[in-house]
Amino acid sequence: MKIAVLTLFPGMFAGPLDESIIKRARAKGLLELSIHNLRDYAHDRHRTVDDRPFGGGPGMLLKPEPIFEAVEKLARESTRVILLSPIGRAFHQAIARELADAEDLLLISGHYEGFDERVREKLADDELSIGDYVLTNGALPAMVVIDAVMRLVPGVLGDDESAHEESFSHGLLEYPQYTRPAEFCGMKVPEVLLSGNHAEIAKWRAAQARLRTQERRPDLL
Ligand code: 4GX
Repeated sequence: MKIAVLTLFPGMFAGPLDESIIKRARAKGLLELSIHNLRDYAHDRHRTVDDRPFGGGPGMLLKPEPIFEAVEKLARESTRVILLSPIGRAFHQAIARELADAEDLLLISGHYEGFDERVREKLADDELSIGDYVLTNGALPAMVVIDAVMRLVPGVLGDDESAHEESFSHGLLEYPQYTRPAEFCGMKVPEVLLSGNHAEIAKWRAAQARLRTQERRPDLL
């Protein structure tokens, strides 16, 4: 899979994507990741990427021309072009699964007050938000999407890692889990988990998962 990122802060991507599982995926050739500086597509003397909004108002917008030129150079017909911004649709596991099937992604990080609307109209296939809070720019959201998508690409996770059935894949939050010791600082592991009765254990876990989801994330039920 090829993922290209267009951002004003390419330096932010250096650490997180050079570690651990993503690093291994890149080394194995499962992921071809390229980070592009939006400023490289601005050609005036000051390499301007932003401008004031028509109609007035606070803040600056990303100008359309550098983004149009970058997409022209970086995207093919089959590339999914995705904007990262707080007005995007909420990113979740099913979207990650869908993107993991794509050949090519181009993620465009929002900056300043956002995009000129014509970028949405003409270039974007999708616009995603990673949650209802305000960040300083779209670099972290782009990395969040890359991480969530890549771990679903076949071969990226080792057997141990993918054997784990995570929350959201079955629509409920994870049940409580314990490891040794069976008693720690006076806190005991629930008796049923030590019983060896696998039917009872499965029943207990299902009930706990449901209870926890009801308490913490009733929206998932
Ligand atoms: N999930 N930000 C984008 C600039 C911006 C503002 C408005 C487009 C429209 C965010 C999020 C996020 C901060 C990234 C504002 N771009 N992005 N940036 N939450 O908060 O994706």
